[in-house]
Amino acid sequence: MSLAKGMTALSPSNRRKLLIGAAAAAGAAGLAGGLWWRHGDDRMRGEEPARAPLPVRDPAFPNALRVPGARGMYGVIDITGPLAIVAKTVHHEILPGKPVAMLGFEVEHEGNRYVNPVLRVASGAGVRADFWNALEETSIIHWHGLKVDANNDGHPHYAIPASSTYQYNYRVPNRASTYWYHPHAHGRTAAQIHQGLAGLYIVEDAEELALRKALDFELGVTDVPLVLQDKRLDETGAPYYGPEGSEWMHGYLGNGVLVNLTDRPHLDVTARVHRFRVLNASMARIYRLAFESGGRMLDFALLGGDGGLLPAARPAREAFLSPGERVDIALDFSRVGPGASVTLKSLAFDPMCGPAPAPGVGTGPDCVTPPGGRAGSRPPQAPPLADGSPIELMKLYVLAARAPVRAIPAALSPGGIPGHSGASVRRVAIDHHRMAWRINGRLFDMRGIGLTVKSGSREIWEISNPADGMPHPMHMHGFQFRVLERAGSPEQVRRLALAERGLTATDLGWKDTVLVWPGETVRIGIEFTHHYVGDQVYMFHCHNLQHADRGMMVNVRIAA
Ligand SMILES: [Cu+2]
Repeated sequence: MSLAKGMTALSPSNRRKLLIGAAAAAGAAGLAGGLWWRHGDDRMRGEEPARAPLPVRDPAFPNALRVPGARGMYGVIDITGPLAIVAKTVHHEILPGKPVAMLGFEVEHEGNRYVNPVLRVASGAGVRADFWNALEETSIIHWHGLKVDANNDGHPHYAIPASSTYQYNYRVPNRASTYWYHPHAHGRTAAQIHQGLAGLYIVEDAEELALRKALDFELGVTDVPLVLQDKRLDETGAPYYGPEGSEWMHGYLGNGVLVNLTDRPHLDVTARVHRFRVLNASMARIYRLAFESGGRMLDFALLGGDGGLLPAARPAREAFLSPGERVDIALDFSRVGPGASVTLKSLAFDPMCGPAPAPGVGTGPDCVTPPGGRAGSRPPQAPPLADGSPIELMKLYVLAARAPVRAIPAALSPGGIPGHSGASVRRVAIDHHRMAWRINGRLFDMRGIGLTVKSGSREIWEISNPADGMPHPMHMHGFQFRVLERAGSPEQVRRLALAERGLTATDLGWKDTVLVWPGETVRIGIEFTHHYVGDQVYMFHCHNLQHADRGMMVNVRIAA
């Protein structure tokens, strides 16, 4: 960022002259978006790189995005030996200058302290981790997306009491992708994630290393994870979790959206290809992601989904991302050029709130009946952002690039979609009863087995959601699956279809979480193959965390 520093030393009037001069140069070249710079013409004209136009900073995004670094919050740990991960109260400034108590996963590693570290591991490597529960309640870590055995999965059945430990010991069978880890104590998952417990888990393999080399990606610089979380912050800047009334049915919405636990963030990027690994770690909020610059939506390249790279990058302009899902995106900032600013947005959509919580009780614009009674039960706080409302998530400022632009390789990953002909079909029905969402007419029973599948079998699950319901992000533990078909989709989803059978951007590739909209039947193909000995009990559940905590989960036994 030495270019930026050089420019800030200029007086405003000099700076203005430079901006005008550079704009004229771009215009003279007759090319949109600073292609003159991309081809290095400036050097032929003898200009210094620092003469590229600088973006105009928006005071509404005052905070530099927190990116994974060498230590501290989101520091990167390459897993090469045993880890001790402690869930505990930590002190952190979510809002600058306002240190508050929240929860975090703390790790001491090679003399450094990390909170919610980005854990990075090679595919096939062994992981040994001791989880220490220093909370005042039960907890357990679930490795979201990992195809580990049931003992290492972090199913709520394995939740441990306060002041005790759980040992994980597994080999990572997954392909390279962005996975994540979070607590999964039944009834308390939403509270513990909202109060701060969540981290990224990046698996790497040869395909990933080839892509990184081809595009010169560096984690935290040109390969930037974006953890989206709406949180309810009180006036002291502390996260406050206290759902009331219909918030249990519709979801607990934040009064602001944090990116990497940064409030109203900005990020300086250079005029080249950058990668964003976007995780929706919110409790209930769905985002309709798009990049906008100068009043137009930018095309981005879809590189992958929950479970790794696609066979080839696909162009897209927007994508719904529901809680639990990840999307791997590349954006070529040379196409907007130095001096541009780009906004990562969630566009407006119909949140499809579902039924009113009780006869004669309407829902407000945020899908939630404003909590009444119990005056003073919440600390002073701004009201939640309405569900489906447009949100500006982050500002990206484009600076000049020193390295030449490289093209995204045509092929990212070999391997096609496995066939599912002859697979047996299983119907999974979502419904609601007495303000609770259910799977196959039942609420979660920790000890009961709701579904039994023969190990090694291939199945197609037809997940149906009634038209008067609300969207549910359905998550499978222990396996990755393929989305085969989306039928009965609402118009706002149908028009985003990128592939046949109604599939949208976030349905492509391997998945562990799929969003099912009201009125839809979504067919997913799963191969229940693993090498673990004996029966394994996983679960299938909604990743709207209020829904999950209220029992929208089912145990799935893989019978050996
Ligand atoms: Cu749900």
